Amino acid sequence: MTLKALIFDVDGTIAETERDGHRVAFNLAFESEGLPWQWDIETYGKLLEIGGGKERLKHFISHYKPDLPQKQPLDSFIRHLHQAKSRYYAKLLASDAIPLRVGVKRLITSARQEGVRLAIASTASEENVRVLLDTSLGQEMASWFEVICAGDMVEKKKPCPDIYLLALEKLNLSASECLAIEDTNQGLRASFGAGLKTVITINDYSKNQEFYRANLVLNHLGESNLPFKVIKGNTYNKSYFDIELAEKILAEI
Ligand code: XBP
Repeated sequence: MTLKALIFDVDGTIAETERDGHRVAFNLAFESEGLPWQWDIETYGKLLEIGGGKERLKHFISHYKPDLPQKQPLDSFIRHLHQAKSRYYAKLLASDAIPLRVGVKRLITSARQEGVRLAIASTASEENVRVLLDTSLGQEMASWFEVICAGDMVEKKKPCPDIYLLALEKLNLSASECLAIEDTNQGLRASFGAGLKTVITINDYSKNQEFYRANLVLNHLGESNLPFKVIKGNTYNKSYFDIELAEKILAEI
């Protein structure tokens, strides 16, 4: 088998954590700090263009709240706010508020059974990636991800390819042996930039984005009783995404 590893994006790909998790946690953190800010679903969609929670906060404050009274240097205030947000995010996940996306658990399980290695390449902080994996998959299944590349491990976040290049380096594999699973154009630019073939599972935030360079675009990974809808690409008569289809996508010219 040519396919040696699947490299998963996290937020929006493994679960709908952006709209229902990070956004809600940011708002709770604002409230707890006495800040009269609320990021509604649409506003947050625009802010997602800025990858990384700390970077997103900095962008928002410098563009929309430049007159915020400064009790402490901006970077340390942002770190403080982001820590509060991460605590709320962990609480939300612990309450089982956010299910895994369709087909994710099945695909991870069959990858493990078929000897395909598992890795993560995410813009979110390592802490927030690990809490999602542990709460949604359980610690044992989470430990199947032998490589977790996240957040500040690279200087330049997605859409730069650095986080995927780091994942490949840690796996000690070449891009031609791996497949990336992403949900956004920003993520695709990063995976494509690292030379990886990429499968996209769209969501509400990304459904109108451009996925020209993706090898396959689906509404979700599908299950035997819940077939995926194909937006772009060849699915070789399959109705859900599995290792056999992954291998076929990798073999395409
Ligand atoms: C998603 C992100 C993250 C999250 C917030 O990354 O851009 O910034 O929105 O997470 P990906 P943090 O889709 O690459 O997983 O607050 O932990 O940064």
